[in-house]
Amino acid sequence: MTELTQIAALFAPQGEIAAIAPYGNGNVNDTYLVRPALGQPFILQQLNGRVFQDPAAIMHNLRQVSGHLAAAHRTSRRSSSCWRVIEPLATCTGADYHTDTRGGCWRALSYIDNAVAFDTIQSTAHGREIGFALGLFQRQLADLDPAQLHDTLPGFHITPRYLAEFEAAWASASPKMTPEIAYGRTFIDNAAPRATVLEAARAEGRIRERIIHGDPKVANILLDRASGQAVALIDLDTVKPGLPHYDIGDCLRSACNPLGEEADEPTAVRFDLDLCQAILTGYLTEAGAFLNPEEIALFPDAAWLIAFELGLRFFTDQLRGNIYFKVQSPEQNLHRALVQFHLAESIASQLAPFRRLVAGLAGDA
Ligand code: GN1
Ligand code: MG
Repeated sequence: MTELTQIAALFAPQGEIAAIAPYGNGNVNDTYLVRPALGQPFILQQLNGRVFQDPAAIMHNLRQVSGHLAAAHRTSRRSSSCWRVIEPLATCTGADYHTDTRGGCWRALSYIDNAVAFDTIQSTAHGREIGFALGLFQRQLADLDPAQLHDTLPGFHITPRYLAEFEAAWASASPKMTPEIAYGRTFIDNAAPRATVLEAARAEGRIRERIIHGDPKVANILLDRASGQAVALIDLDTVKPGLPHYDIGDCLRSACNPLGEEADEPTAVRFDLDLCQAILTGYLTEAGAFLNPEEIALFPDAAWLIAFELGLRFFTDQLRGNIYFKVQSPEQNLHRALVQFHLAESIASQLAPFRRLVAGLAGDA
């Protein structure tokens, strides 16, 4: 038996494992789909200990969030549909997670059958479902007491912090000025003055925190294979208090980029406003209930900012030697950064129609 099979067996009451295969394309954790000989398939994950340093806190949050979502689901308008909740699964001895001989942390999650997530947006109908799912998720968590959650990633999505980290990494790496590096550096210099757009609005009391998902990219929203309807948001390790703008910004920068995060040619990347309209229409059917027009007016800034921020994070990781995001090649994080910078440029070039679109939707919400 391999070590992986032995670890999987700890979460399978009957012990015997029929199959294990890598699952999804996450950039941080290692994920597997496990099929036990008897019983339900489940997801097995090794948490990235460098990113998530307190597994007990992560699992505590997951239980709180999943319990709250399950309770909200029982009373929800959508209870008759295919909407589902991901649950943590304990080991056979009742533990939340297993620590291996090298200190690696393993946990298991329920697996939802007949559902699929895509790495890139498929259609405007897909966009609408994605937006709806994010709005419903946030609405269902709106009354979860933030004091129940640990902050497992302090400073997550505070863009000025990532900018400072980039500058420090740049200073110690002093990279050679290839055309790609020079483009990235110039882009950051021009974008830097706008890095505070959300934190300044928060400091002025114009927008406020709620419980957010933290990572609502296209690949983290499951759809029912048959109907195409949203089933669940997965990857709940970043759920914590934060600005809803981080979520909608991340969702838009992910879902309005049809070529995706791993696009071959960064200069070909575009932000698609029609998809944006579909996503925001779906989102506001739920989130319109708790967001005011001033908050909604900042959505275009949020989409631009989170694209810029993710580019900064990728670029910084490249300069530090690729220690955070998994890579298949040494230049992959730089390439990913350029994709996000070109996406942010495309958003900036469409800001006027984007603001008109959002103003119209805010009026309807
Ligand atoms: C990481 O692990 P994954 O792929 O779900 C990252 C997100 C980024 C995303 C970009 C904890 O998410 O913030 O937006 O990559 N997660 C963390 O694909 O840093
Ligand atoms: Mg994630």
